[in-house]
Amino acid sequence: MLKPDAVRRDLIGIILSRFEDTGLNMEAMRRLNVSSEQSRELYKEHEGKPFYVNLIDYIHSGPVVATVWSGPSAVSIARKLIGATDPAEAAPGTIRGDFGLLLDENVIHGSDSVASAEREIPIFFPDIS
Ligand code: FUP
Repeated sequence: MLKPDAVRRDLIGIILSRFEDTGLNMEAMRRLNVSSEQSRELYKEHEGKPFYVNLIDYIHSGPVVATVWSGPSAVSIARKLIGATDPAEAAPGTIRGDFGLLLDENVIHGSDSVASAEREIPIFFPDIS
């Protein structure tokens, strides 16, 4: 999911091209304003943490672009492409390393396991199993 700062900064094309360059297949894409229900479900593991309210406010601060990618080792390839959670720690060449500055505006979200992807995809694409 390209977060509101990526959309605001016109980074959609350059970020999606990095995914396309890997050879992964795009299965779905949707630009949307995240609802409270969707953000609560997406970030339920972080509920109650000190950064939670800020994270939710931020994800509601503008439209996002949700995408689904498939292919061999899709999760680990996507996570490597995305880089460490904190842009200050993310390696150059990764999306967060190249386009991010702040931990709480780190450009992009990616599922961290196949199980997470199976939980997260229907939040944005209820018609995909
Ligand atoms: P990631 O899987 O890399 O997106 O990272 P997490 O699931 O640990 O965190 C989800 C989001 O919470 C991050 F993208 C940014 C935000 N966050 C903070 O704002 N502060 C923190 O200390 C940790 C995470």
